[in-house]
Amino acid sequence: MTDTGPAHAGSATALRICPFCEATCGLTLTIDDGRVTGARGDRDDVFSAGFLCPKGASFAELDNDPDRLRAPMVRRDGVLTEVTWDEAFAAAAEGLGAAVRDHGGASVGVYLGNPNAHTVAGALYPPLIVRGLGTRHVYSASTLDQMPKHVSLGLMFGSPVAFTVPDLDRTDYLVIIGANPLVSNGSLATAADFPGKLRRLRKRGGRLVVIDPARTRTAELADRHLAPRPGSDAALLFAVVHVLFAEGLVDLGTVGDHVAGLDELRSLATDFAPEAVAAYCGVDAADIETLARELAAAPTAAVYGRVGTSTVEFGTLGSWLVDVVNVLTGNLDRPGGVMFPMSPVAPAPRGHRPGRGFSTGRWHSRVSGHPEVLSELPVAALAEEIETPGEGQIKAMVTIAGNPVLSAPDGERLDRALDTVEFMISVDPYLNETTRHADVILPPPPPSQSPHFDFALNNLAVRNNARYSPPALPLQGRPDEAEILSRIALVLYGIGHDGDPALVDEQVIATTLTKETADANSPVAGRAVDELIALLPAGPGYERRLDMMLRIGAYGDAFGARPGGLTLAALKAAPHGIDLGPLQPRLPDLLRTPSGRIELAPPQLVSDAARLRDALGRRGDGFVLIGRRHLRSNNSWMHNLPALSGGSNRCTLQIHPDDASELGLTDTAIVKGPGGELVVPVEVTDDIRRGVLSLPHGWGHDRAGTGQTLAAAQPGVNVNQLNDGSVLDPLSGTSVLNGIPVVVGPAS
Ligand SMILES: Nc1nc2c(c(=O)[nH]1)N[C@H]1C(S)=C(S)[C@@H](COP(=O)(O)OP(=O)(O)OC[C@H]3O[C@@H](n4cnc5c(=O)[nH]c(N)nc54)[C@H](O)[C@@H]3O)O[C@H]1N2
Ligand SMILES: Nc1nc2c(c(=O)[nH]1)N[C@H]1C(S)=C(S)[C@@H](COP(=O)(O)OP(=O)(O)OC[C@H]3O[C@@H](n4cnc5c(=O)[nH]c(N)nc54)[C@H](O)[C@@H]3O)O[C@H]1N2
Ligand code: SF4
Ligand SMILES: [Mo]
Repeated sequence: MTDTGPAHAGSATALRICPFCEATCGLTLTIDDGRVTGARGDRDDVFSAGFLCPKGASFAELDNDPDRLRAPMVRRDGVLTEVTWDEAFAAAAEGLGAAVRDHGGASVGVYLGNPNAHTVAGALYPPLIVRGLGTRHVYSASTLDQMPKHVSLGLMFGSPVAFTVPDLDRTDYLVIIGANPLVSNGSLATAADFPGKLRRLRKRGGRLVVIDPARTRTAELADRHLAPRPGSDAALLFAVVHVLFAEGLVDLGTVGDHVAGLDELRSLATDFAPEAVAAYCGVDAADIETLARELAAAPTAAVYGRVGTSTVEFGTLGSWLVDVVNVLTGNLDRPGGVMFPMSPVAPAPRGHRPGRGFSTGRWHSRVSGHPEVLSELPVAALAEEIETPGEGQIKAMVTIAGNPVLSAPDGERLDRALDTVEFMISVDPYLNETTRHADVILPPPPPSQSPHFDFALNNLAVRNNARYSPPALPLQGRPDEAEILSRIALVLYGIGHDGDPALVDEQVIATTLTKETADANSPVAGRAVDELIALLPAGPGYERRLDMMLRIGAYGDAFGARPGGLTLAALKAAPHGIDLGPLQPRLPDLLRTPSGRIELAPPQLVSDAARLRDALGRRGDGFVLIGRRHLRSNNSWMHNLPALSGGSNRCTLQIHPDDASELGLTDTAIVKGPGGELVVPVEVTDDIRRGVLSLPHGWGHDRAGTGQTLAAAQPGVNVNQLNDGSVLDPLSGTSVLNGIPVVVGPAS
């Protein structure tokens, strides 16, 4: 905690990176008498320079929410009961131990939710729990979100985390397809003050094109808004590729020597002329041609796609084509185009060499045969893997920071399935729709008592930087989340829950450094592991691991071999963060495909293109449903905070005025989808395309046995109940959440 002096007695401030979305804003917390009482943007933060949104501003409310669990809970005689931490860990060890003993670790399912991307513990410990179990039943919010991008990146560049990020500060022409960063504050493109960056882009004479079936806040800011039919992005982008080839506009720029598959791509694109896709996309062919020509003509340009391009029928194809367009217009890996960030915890570059490439389907889900992707199976398959008896059935569950009962398709089915598992642990601060099924709930402390470092999001930042926030307040008689997850891991390692949690970190450190010192290209090649370990600072295990990662990383001090390089001590000495400069070109070093090139036409995508070609003739004339986010909401949580609830943050069905009047819809509608039906308030607005309906996700807080008072008072409906989960993007296992066929009418 940094004492700022002049404030009134008992008052202090502390700096803390906001963990509520991917923008990673630096906050200045006000602390009075040992609790957080306010939050404002830290003007001196090297990355966010004072930006703040309503969620960050409500940090104090979240931290002090009376409904946050302060003690762990254990199910006793069927009832979740507050217990001591010792009792809770003992119950966790006993239940998990029994499941492993009776059915094997492989029978334990793990679900990892979104906030794992926003906590130190979520980055460092879940992989150890999965490994300790030896289970293939791993599910996460990724297959409700960005898995298509991982697959396309993996196939094109050889690494599923080689994220291409729009160079927002320098681009001349930005195409945003299927994203609404004015509300989401950006995703897979970590940029504090995304709205300000878009305004500045326009101010410096740059242009913004938004492609979205809804006229979102982001679309309102754009020079041009195209409103395609939901689900048709891949076809639209293929038509852009077609025009680039047909009109001789392809210019690979600096990556020309590193590209493979150009001819195959050209011939694939012949079937996707603008005229051939126009009716399917619901966009004029001329608009597609203009888009392609402007992209080619712009001095620099970047195409950026997100949830609306990802969680659709052709999600992987769409994610691939976003980068194909970036490559064909010479905008990959150049300033103002899309670039690869260099995270401070990424291993130091080791030169261009062919890699092993990326593949999926190393195993398959038991019931429906879905291929493994990034060692995960589709969330949509979780319920059936619990329900279906036989060898390999899920018998116990561990959920960490997730609420799949609301966030995944057909929550009622998952709800019923979770009721049948023999044992379930949830690591979560709330008693909610998912955790109410747990036998043991282990609540992490509030963010003020937790450290912060963006292990994942630094790899997505539009400007390289490194920032660390130690806990702003001391732990109040409870373990931090790192300890909670470490103790679960200790049980699985056979050490027992009362072992020393530091053992978990020390094992990772020893293993990592053994590997590093043996790698001739590592900055610590040939050094003695013991000597390096002795250089790590005393302190919590997660800090020792972070220091190690920083020091062997791209900017690191290589354990003294590169004096002045990054260490945790250096980060601690710079509480507003260290700016590491604008993004730099990283090709060809970063490529890990077996060819050592950028694969423009990977066979998996080439064959999936046939599925898209077959779809072009389809003319759905019914309604389709899409989602939306709200500035004062966060998926299924943060609905329990007074500052964020009410007002326009509501669970309503948006419909175009002409559609509403044709259907005679005024106040309440009944919507029927493949998975169920909902009665929902209607919001008539011409912000949405005709034939399209929009409902936000994360609502439906009306189940018994949850503990979020305010959320339950304004429950909304669970949009994912309309979805039976049967339709996935086949290459990534990602649920189709946008473009769901539904029937709508007045609720009588
Ligand atoms: N229809 C539809 N469905 C969607 C989407 C959509 O656009 N449309 N979006 C999808 C997307 S992109 C995502 S990411 C998923 C999200 O899916 P999930 O991750 O399953 O759901 P969240 O609502 O983010 O749940 C977060 C959980 O983490 C808990 N939590 C908060 N902070 C912490 C912490 O510090 N530690 C721990 N251990 N727990 C914490 C919260 O209490 C909550 O239970 O939803 C998906 N579902
Ligand atoms: N305030 C707030 N911020 C958040 C979240 C939140 O819940 N609230 N959630 C966080 C999470 S987990 C994520 S993953 C990010 C998501 O960040 P974004 O992807 O920026 O957010 P969305 O609002 O889901 O934007 C998706 C857009 O795609 C459009 N869309 C739907 N279908 C299609 C389609 O077929 N084609 C095209 N082109 N567009 C389509 C929708 O109308 C919507 O505007 O936001 C994060 N930030
Ligand atoms: S934009 Fe995101 S990171 Fe910034 S204050 Fe809001 S929720 Fe926090
Ligand atoms: Mo997400």
